[in-house]
Amino acid sequence: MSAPTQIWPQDFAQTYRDKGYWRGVTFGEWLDEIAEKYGPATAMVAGDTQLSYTQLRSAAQLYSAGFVARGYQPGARVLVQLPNTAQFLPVVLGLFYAGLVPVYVLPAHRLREVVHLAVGSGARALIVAQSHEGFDYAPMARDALAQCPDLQEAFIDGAADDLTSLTALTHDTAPLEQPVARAPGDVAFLQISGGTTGFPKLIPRTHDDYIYSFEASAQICAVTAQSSYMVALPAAHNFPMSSPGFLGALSVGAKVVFALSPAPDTAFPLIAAQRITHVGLVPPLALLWMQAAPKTTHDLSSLQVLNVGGAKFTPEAAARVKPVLGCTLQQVFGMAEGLVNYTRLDDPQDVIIHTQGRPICPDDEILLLAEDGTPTPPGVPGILHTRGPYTIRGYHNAPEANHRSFIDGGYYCTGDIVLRRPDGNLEVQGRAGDHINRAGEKVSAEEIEDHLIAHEAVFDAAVVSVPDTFLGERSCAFVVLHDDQKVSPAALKAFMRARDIAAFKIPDQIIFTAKFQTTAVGKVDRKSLRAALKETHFAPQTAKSTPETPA
Ligand code: AMP
Ligand code: DBH
Repeated sequence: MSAPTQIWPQDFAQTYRDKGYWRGVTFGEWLDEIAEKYGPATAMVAGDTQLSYTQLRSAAQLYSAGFVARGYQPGARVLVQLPNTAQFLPVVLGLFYAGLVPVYVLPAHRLREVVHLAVGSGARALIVAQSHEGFDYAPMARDALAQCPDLQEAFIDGAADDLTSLTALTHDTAPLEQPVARAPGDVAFLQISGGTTGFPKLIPRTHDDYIYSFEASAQICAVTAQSSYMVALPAAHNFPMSSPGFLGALSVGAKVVFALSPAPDTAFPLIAAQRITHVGLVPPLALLWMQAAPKTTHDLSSLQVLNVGGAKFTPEAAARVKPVLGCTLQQVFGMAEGLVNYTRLDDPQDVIIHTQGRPICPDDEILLLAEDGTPTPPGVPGILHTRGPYTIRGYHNAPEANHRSFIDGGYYCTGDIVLRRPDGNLEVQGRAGDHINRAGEKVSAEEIEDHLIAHEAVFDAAVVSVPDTFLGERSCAFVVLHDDQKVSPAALKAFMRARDIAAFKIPDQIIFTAKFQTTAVGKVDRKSLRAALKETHFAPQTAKSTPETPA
């Protein structure tokens, strides 16, 4: 298994360095910088744990010593699947300090995704929680060890006879006093992409590029040493990690507060107790907060900035943020592959409410292209392509996906249909690729279809996204059964659950249908098929007659 790399052409790299975007600092060195600069200030609060910057570095150094003592070599990949607990940050920073490469797995992921990510990244170890939201991770970790020959060891944040306890890592070793040397252009970690085809893809991000993106974000979001940033979304997501995220917050000496759940009954008391100033939410959660805020007894007056992104926030909802929550809305349109856009805090209300903002960096290049690859004229939406100092030039070990997702000149094809206004702000208008953006979690239609087709009764399946007032989008699967076969929607969903996949991939709705139309050559063009099914069943004028299939 080749080690992940991320390489920009020489002349681009030189420009990014010359302009000071790439500081030439690794995550290990960055941790030393912030610990020395902000030492006694509170860095992190999670449950009953509170750590100063000095203590956070010490905790990370203990973990890193443990990894080094166990023989993990610089550059080795380690899957991290932890919820927003007190261990997340010390463990991840400890991996960086030891020169290891975290691979961020969502707590919602299950065996199938874990194995896919372990094999794809060539991971040596897996770190899991004991349990979270009713799911017990130890059996899954054991199965992953059995299925992935390169996976040597699983660490658990708790106790399990045959797995190594995470705390045992920190025993019997002296903290590592210096970070294990890495080059700033090396891959620091692997993020995962929902993507538009097949399984999630691995996104290699470098020290240089990522540190730039969150340091610049902290400035744009006005996070300072006086701020308190709440991690409400799962910490492994790119958004709460870097836009501005807990890393942006730590880069300026702010306090980072982890919430185990983004639900108002957990988050609101924390906002009051910790005087939270900044938080990032996906649109459905922002709606939920706005519903709950008028009735709450908790004091939310410390809130200054609410970042909303991950999916389109409607102007109607955006307009209510300030009146209802009393803070400034900052829309953020980003992607784990790189490019992040923000509305600016001092933008006119029209921009804040109606647009998804503009890029972080003057050297973020944007191309809007028509389906045929030609640039669209000003004022005409196009498919957003981008390159810049923190946008990847390729996925890890994925030649086909790279062929599809990167065009000449190295631009990444986001698949988002975007209008650029004369003032430079972007409005996301739709999407060219077939994925479902379910409350900010992206799942490719193809991946869900593949799971459905694995059922013996299923002849074919096509999955589409359907607008949903709460989720933004929900998934609807059109399923063609083999002749003489019968299966209920509930049984099909149960079958998918039993395939050990994240729950957000299970179709929200299943509609059984007769055979799909095929093209003249008898081949189904999936893209047109999905579009046609969507048009027939969910076009506004026909929506009422859609047969609802009980699940
Ligand atoms: P991923 O590549 O999996 O990190 O997902 C990034 C994608 O999420 C983008 O390409 C958009 O499709 C979507 N997205 C993120 N933020 C926004 C936003 N504010 N408005 C609309 N779509 C968004
Ligand atoms: O959806 C995303 O992936 C996303 C949204 C907002 C993101 O990666 C980000 C900000 O950095």
